Amino acid sequence: MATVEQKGMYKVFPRSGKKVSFTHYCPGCGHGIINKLIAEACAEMGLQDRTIFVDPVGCGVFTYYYWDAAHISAAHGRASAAATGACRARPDAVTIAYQGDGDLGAIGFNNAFQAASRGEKFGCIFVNNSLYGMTGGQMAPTTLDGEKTTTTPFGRDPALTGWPLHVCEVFNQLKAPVYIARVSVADTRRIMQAKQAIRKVFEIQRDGKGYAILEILSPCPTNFKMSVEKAADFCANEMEKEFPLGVFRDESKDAGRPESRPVPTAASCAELFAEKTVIPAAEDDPSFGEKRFKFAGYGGQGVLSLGLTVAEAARLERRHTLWFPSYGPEQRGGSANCSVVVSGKAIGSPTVEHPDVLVAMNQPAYERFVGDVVKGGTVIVDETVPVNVQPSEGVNLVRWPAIRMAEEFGVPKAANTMMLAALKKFGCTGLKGENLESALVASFKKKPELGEKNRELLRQAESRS
Ligand SMILES: Cc1ncc(C[n+]2csc(CCOP(=O)(O)OP(=O)(O)O)c2C)c(N)n1
Ligand code: SF4
Repeated sequence: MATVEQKGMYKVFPRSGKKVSFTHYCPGCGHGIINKLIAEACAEMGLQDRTIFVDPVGCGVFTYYYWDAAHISAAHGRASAAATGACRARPDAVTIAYQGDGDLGAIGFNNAFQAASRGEKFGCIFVNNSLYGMTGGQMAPTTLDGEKTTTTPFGRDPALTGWPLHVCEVFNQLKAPVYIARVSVADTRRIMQAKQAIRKVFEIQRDGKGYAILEILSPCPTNFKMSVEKAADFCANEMEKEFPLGVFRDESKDAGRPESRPVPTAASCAELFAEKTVIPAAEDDPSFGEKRFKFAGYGGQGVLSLGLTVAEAARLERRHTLWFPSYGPEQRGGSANCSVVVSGKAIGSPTVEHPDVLVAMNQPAYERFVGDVVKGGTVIVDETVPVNVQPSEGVNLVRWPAIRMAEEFGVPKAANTMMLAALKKFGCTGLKGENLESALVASFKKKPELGEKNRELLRQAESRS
């Protein structure tokens, strides 16, 4: 129970319309002791004005009524994530996350673990009472082998529910943490040790050293269904057998968290981009209507790069353009398609539901998209595709031997270049032929000889009747 003059705590705790000077914790609850130790450490070290507490969901949920400092209430399991935000936004603050074993060890394990792995600059006080206190004593990851809880009424059976989770030992595998320790509040001697360890966590934050986690074994008489004395004995004896006390790591005297690498300056950025071509901005041209393309086929047939080539040709002409790929899960052989929009004005959406031009390199692609092509539009489909489905009335259908020509030229991979030849030959893009060719060559930037070869193949294919 808090006394009126408790250091670091408010004098009264206005809660549910009442002003009381006692906390909501059950008699003999470790949270009450830990709350007092934390408040004392914060006040005695003169850190109240610098401290941001991140409160959990769990029995520790109301700490914002008690500790006289800044608070953020996090969603269940998210205190370490919220503390990450707080300490990054306020690097000079002393940020302390307060979490139960359900909160940190179960729902919030990954974000606590990742924050520790990143070495975020906050301290985590982790209260392990071996079960979910607030919700009525269910099993937590830290529940002991054989311990009875409301969800393990015959005692935890590791064959069914696994073994107790040792948070300090697991976190001790990480590189970044500066301090990892486990203490207890089961009796006076242990409470004095816990007080020192809590001060240590504050010191590390005060000095900006990095991530610290302090696990505190804590009795929950209510859910242990024990008297206050028996619950303290259970905490000191049974819990400590599973969770031995000790300091797992203390690097607080060392240099601490590495400094971030220097932020690039304007000069270093200029140097970085000096070699790069400056891309000219697109120009508005009301006379150029919007053209929408869909390129579709199997992954590996080059439909995505075909779309990209058309977009690049548009960019060379200073048209507004967007390329929007859609991949199947497989790297090769799965379906792939992309949408390209070319316009004389700013483009609203990169997606194309009703293309003016469809290039389909296989049957599934053809059948999936042919019905979407607008009246007056064009479908270019590889001649190997059986045309079981007819395009809508007013849609121009071109069956083009892209795959066969590429094979005849001895470059089967160039079937997409053959399709580009069709687009150029039939004037489907509204773009200049020379720009389509330049974009094609540019797409082989890393292998210039292939660029020229493809230009030659494109011209040959285009000249075929
Ligand atoms: C997203 C979400 N899931 C579940 C809950 C229900 N819930 C509230 S507290 C809690 C567990 C509390 O246990 P612990 O973190 O060990 O803290 P203690 O109460 O024992 O101090 C759970 C599961 C919740 N509030 N929000
Ligand atoms: S239920 Fe347990 S953890 Fe929660 S306040 Fe009561 S004794 Fe403390």
